[in-house]
Order: sequence, then structure tokens, then C-alpha cells
Amino acid sequence: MEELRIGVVGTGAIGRKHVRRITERLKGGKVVAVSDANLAGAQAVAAEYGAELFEDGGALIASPGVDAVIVTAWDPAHKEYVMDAVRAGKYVFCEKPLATTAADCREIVEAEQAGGKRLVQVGFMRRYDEGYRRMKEAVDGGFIGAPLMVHCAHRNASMDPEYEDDYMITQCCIHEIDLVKWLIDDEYESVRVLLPRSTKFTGRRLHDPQIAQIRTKKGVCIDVEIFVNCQFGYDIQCQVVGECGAVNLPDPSYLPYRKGAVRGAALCTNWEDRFVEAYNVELQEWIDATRAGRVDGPNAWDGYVAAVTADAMIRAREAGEGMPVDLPERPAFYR
Ligand code: NAD
Ligand code: ISE
Repeated sequence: MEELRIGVVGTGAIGRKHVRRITERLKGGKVVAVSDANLAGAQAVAAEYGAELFEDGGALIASPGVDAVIVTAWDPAHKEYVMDAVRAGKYVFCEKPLATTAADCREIVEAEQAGGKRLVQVGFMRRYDEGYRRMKEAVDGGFIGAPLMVHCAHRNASMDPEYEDDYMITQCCIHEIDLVKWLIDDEYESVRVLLPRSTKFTGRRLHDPQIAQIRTKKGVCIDVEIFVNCQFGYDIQCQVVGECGAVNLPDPSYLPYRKGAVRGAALCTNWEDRFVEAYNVELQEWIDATRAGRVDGPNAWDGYVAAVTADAMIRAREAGEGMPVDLPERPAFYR
């Protein structure tokens, strides 16, 4: 295939970043069409990048001038656009989450299987981060023996005061939910959520921090601290402890300094900077695989597993007790 002609539905913060990286940094793809419910925003992006403006996302997806679709609209619109792309037989990269409920993800999985071809990739970009990839190589290669425990932290400096409890799971922890199962090659069995004392810096709708705990089918125990008003930066941590060693996610390399009788190093303040290279690699690999007629990255089934696990966590938090992660076996179509 010549250059991949890409249509982007959703020209908010991350949509614009993806348009820019495809245009200025990546190879093999061109953004030819854009659309957004905020027409003025999409119009500005269309003018800047010479793309065609569509008032309607569905029309963009149906356009014969669009080979493949990127969905970066807000979460509740993902399902509709992914379904449109699947029905049109077009490859689609959808930012996480695949859809806001497990039932909607299931519908996508069923539609894709009915079409007989894998088309959907979900934007779980942590799998493309160099540090996590090195950890996975070490775990897969037996460097630490069988994994026993995984400790994670997902910290944001601060969130909008209207941020809600469920977003801790569906917008933040959803990354760790996908990442850890990939990292240790396991399936989830049950979850629970602990609520430590809440910080005074949180908004009225949010208990912050929360600790999600997951037990896997092989018996590995995973804990994820989600703390979105930690005040000190955007800080992502991960450690896998195995039978004969442990591996840690490397921190991004900032210049260490000595100044004013302090030895220090800066921390990231936002997810865009922390994972900028992961987004670049993720979308380059998506363009390459799409041109070759494949889906190599996290697929619709991974999106479904993440949604089922997230739903179980929300129920576990509300009930104050453990909940099973009820999933059918992964179909051969997704192996
Ligand atoms: P944003 O609010 O800046 O942008 C969302 C855009 O969607 C807005 O421009 C809005 O007008 C548009 N929109 C809303 N409803 C629409 C509809 N029905 N049709 C078309 N457009 C519609 O948010 P964002 O930070 O850019 O996030 C966008 C998506 O990317 C979200 O799903 C979010 O979860 C995901 N995201 C992923 C990561 C990651 O690390 N992978 C990081 C941030 C955001
Ligand atoms: C945001 O929604 C993301 O998806 C980022 O990757 C995540 O790390 C951040 O905490 C979320 O707010």
C-alpha cells in the first residue's frame, strides 16, 4: 500500500498530538481527514494540516478517501466510531478505553469476529515504552524466576475538582490493568479495592488515593496505588518481584543536579511528556502493521478484558469486598 490515508475522529488534546506526530515525525501515513463534535476545533486542525473537514465522524469513516481511522473522541463516543469502522472493514486505532462498558466492548468483539478479520487496536501505549519492554524481556527470559508480586503506582500531580471515583479505574488504572497482564503473561481471577485515608487536596466527588488489588490465575498478587492529587508530579512506578530477583521500571532520564546543598533530579509533570516516545513507537508500529494488513498491538479482546476487570473493580470498591473477574476463554480469533 502507498501512504496510509488516515482519518482522525476527535481533535482534542491527544487527537491533535497524534495528528502532529503522524505529520512531522512518523513515516508511511498521512492525516487526510478530521472530524470533531467541536467543529471549530476540527476546522483549525484541518486548515493547519491540509486535511478534509467532516462535520460527521460517521461520514469520515465511510469516505472512500480514508483507508484507516484513529478514534480520539471522548470515551462515550468510542463504541459508535469503532463499530462504524468495523462495519466498513477499515482498520481502526481507538484510544483507551475501547468503550465505557464491558457490554459495549463485547459488542465490538462480536462484530469484529462476525466480519472475520481483526481490525481494531486499542491505545494501551505503555506496551511500547522502552522501560516496560525491557522489563518484559527480563521476565520472559526468566531473569527473576517466576513472578510472584507486582507493585505499581499511578500518580498524577492534580486533577480537576470534578474528577470522579470511577475515572480512577477507567481512565488511570486501566493502563496498569492491560499492562501487567501483558508484562507477566497471565490472566486475572479476582479484584478488590482498598480506600486509604483520603487527601485534603481532592475534590468532593473523589476518594483519593485508592489501591486496586488483583489476583491472577497463576496466583500472582498485584497492587496498584492510584493517587491523582499527589502534588509532586506525574509519577509512574512498577516493580515485578520474582522467585530470585526483582525488576523495576526505569524512571525517565532527567539531568541529575547538585544545587543549593541539594542533590536532585526533576520529575515529569504530565503523561504526554512521560510517554512521548511510547506514543511515537505505538503509532509508527500501527501504521506499519496496518499497511501490511495486520493488527499487531493490543486488540479488541484486550480492550474487553480491561473493561471487564475495570467493571469488577468498580463493583468491588462499591461493595467493599472482593469480586471475581468473569471472563470467557480468549477465542482462537484473538490468540
Ligand atoms: P479532550 O477532551 O481534549 O478531547 C476529546 C474530544 O472529543 C473533544 O475535542 C470533543 O469535542 C470530542 N468529542 C466529544 N464527543 C464527540 C463525538 N460524539 N464525536 C466526535 N468528537 C467528539 O480529551 P483527550 O485528552 O484528547 O482524550 C481523548 C481520548 O483519548 C479519551 O478517550 C481519553 O481517554 C484518551 N486518552 C488516552 C491517553 C493515553 O495515554 N493513551 C491519554 C489521554 C487521553
Ligand atoms: C489519562 O487519561 C491517561 O490516559 C494517561 O495515560 C494516564 O496516565 C493519566 O493518568 C490519565 O489521566
